[in-house]
Amino acid sequence: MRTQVAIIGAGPAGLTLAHLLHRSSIESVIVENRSREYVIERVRAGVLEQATVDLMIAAGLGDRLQREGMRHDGVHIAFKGRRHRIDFAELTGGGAIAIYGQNELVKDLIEARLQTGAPLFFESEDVTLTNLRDARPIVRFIHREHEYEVEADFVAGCDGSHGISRPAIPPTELRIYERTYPFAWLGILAEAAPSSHELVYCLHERGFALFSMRSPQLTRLYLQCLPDEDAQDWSDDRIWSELHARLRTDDGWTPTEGRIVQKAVTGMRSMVAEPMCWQRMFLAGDAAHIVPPTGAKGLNLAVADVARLAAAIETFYRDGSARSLEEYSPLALARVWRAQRFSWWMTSTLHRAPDHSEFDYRRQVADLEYLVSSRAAMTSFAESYVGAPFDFYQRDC
Ligand code: FAS
Ligand code: PHB
Repeated sequence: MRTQVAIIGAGPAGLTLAHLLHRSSIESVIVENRSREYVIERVRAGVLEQATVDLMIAAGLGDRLQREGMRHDGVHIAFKGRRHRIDFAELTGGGAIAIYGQNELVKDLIEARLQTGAPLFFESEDVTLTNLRDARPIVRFIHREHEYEVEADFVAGCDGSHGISRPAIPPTELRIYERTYPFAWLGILAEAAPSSHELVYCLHERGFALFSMRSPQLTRLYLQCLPDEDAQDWSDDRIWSELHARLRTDDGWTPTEGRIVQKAVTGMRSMVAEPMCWQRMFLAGDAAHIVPPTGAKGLNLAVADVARLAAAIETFYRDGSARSLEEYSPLALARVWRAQRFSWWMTSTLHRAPDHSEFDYRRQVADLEYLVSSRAAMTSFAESYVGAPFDFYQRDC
């Protein structure tokens, strides 16, 4: 096969890129090694920044998001038995986030792709990348026992943190910045009507807890746990008693219980690969960077990367200029490091590390007391949480 852009991975990055390129009549082939069901059922992120929502709507992907997504104009920070609200709309001149499950977004993106009739190969095996140094890189894979060879002008590595794209870059050409955290998250999905209209991030002496949601019927909750914990070791009773112990506030608020329908442990780490391109391959999303989920930035960074990459590829085909392609990595990395800073701050301030002393806890509390008592601090927090607009993707926005 011959195409313009070969995309490895059908997660939010790969699917969004393919859709934006298709809107500019640029061909692509998507190669995914998992099944459609697996990709759709994976429970991951749930917070969409304003810019992500705006882009999805501008790209004609916003119908269900606007119908079923939940707009939140603020968030709560809880500590020492009290919840403190941070008003995004008031502090950022109308900024907001949307709660919409990543798997719902992926469902919409796959639907849109299938409607275009353009190639999307699920369950591809033995995916390999060659000729990356040449003008025509090649992606080979096996699909339903047929061997495929896709020749492209560019390769987009959107295959997540355990994909083949980043490792295809010679180690001498790549710099990895990394930090792992000595804790993880036990995440659950419960059939319970959310007892708070907005998210609640909580610092507690027993550890971090997060109250989130997916719909008026589904609550999403997270507990700080040890990195090597097995979710099966946590009975439903133990989970609820720990959530109440950490989240219950002096005014009597606490999560409403319901049947737990999903539970899993997610590791916490920060990683950045520089540069985010090599020869004719461009990395986007988790293939190039990982943020701990505390800042709710992972999915949004993936979409920001491909919005920038789509605009750069469109410029290349429109007037032959490679300047935007050359600027892709440094400009995308600037946004990545801003998100890394915010995600690290949220993670370090709201979690109890094993080596933390009483001094550290009192310092964390003082950090949050300053946050909720200073308009300047709350404004900075709100700006970071809501995220910056995608000024680089002018088309239709
Ligand atoms: P993805 O990992 O989503 O997609 C990459 C795709 O490439 C996958 O479909 C994979 O199957 C495919 N692939 C991999 N190797 C391949 C190969 N060799 N050939 C072909 N295809 C290949 N963020 C939050 O904000 N909140 C959360 O609660 C949250 N929870 C998370 C939980 C987990 C377990 C993980 C891993 C991430 C979580 N994140 C969360 C971050 C998450 O949202 C990511 O940032 C987001 O999925 C990134 O999207 P992509 O870059 O498209 O990568
Ligand atoms: C979620 O709803 O899954 C969620 C929300 C906020 C985060 C992380 C995850 O910081």
